[in-house]
Amino acid sequence: MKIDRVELRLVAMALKEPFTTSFGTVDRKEFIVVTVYADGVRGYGEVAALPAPLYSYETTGTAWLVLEQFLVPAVLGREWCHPAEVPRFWKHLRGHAMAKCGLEQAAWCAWAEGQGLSLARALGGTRDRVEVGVSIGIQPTVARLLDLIGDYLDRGYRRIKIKIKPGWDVEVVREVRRHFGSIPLMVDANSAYTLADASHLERLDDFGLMMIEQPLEEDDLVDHAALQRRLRTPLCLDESITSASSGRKALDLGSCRIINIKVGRVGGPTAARELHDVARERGAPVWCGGMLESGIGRAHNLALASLPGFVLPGDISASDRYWHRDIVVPPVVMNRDGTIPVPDGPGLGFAVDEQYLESLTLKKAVFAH
Ligand code: OSB
Ligand code: MG
Repeated sequence: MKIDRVELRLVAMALKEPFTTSFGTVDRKEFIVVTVYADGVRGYGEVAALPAPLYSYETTGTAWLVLEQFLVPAVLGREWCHPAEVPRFWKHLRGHAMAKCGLEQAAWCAWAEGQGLSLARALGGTRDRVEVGVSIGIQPTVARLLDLIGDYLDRGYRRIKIKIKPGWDVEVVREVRRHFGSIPLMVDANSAYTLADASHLERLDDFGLMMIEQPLEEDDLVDHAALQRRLRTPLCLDESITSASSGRKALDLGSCRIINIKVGRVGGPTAARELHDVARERGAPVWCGGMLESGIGRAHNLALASLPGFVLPGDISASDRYWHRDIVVPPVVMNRDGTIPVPDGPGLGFAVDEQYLESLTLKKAVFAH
């Protein structure tokens, strides 16, 4: 297969509600849609980076630059047989995982489409539906958080994740448990604590949480291991796991017992699959994380989450949890039982509403071989 045209689009979509974590608030998702044309078929990918370097150092701006100057030139006009070969074209380029991921996803999508395979089948997925949860941002009041949780539980979501930070943690979790009893519940701190907070975090052990996600800094595998030794609750790492190799090290060090796999954070579907395999060999559960993706990134996440090691509900909520109108048709819809069907049509498995996408496009660049 040979990619002879790449289109980049910077797209902005307003979230239904602002999303607040310990690192800040996102009220409008800005992202890059990558479209590739290869052997007469089209493939789509999504760069998950946020406009500001809050979650990771990447931004939509850095991703655009790296795609335009390095990644697109590295792949345009090159011959390949299978999309897992595509990351080799930029093996010598450091970092910028989310930028790489958008382009590699588009290559997978085009290849699957060309083979008449769904993305899930192309990746080796084994499930026809995946269990999903919802990630709820920090709210202005506990009452508002309880309302939201009640609403998402009524819709059928299989687990609730709440964002925490110092001052919005133990007492909030206590209230949630008091109102909703033993629902599947977890928390995500997005690196808001240090090891000096260990005795405070130990108090979370009283609530039977499924896991505590990323309490400490991104580069703190050693401190996470020290913290995990003090807690009964499993730690799950998100930001810290940037490759299959860092996942192996984290599990072997005891820095976590569970891994959140975000395809963008690890640099694309090939690396995400490797990380899945490393965790599976070690008996560690994984689940699919989210970056408030549009339907394009969400379709890729559904395919990834259909792999056998994804045994916990993912942060892959329905389109209507984020958007008034999604760019895929039909939108991503959740069944009443808290599962989302994995599309089985060729390629992405959803149609992209090209006209609507065009109307949301702030900037566009075309590269042809
Ligand atoms: O830490 O998992 C995170 C969103 C943006 C950046 C980081 C995170 C998140 C989420 C939302 O938790 C997950 C989703 O519903 O897409
Ligand atoms: Mg997280």
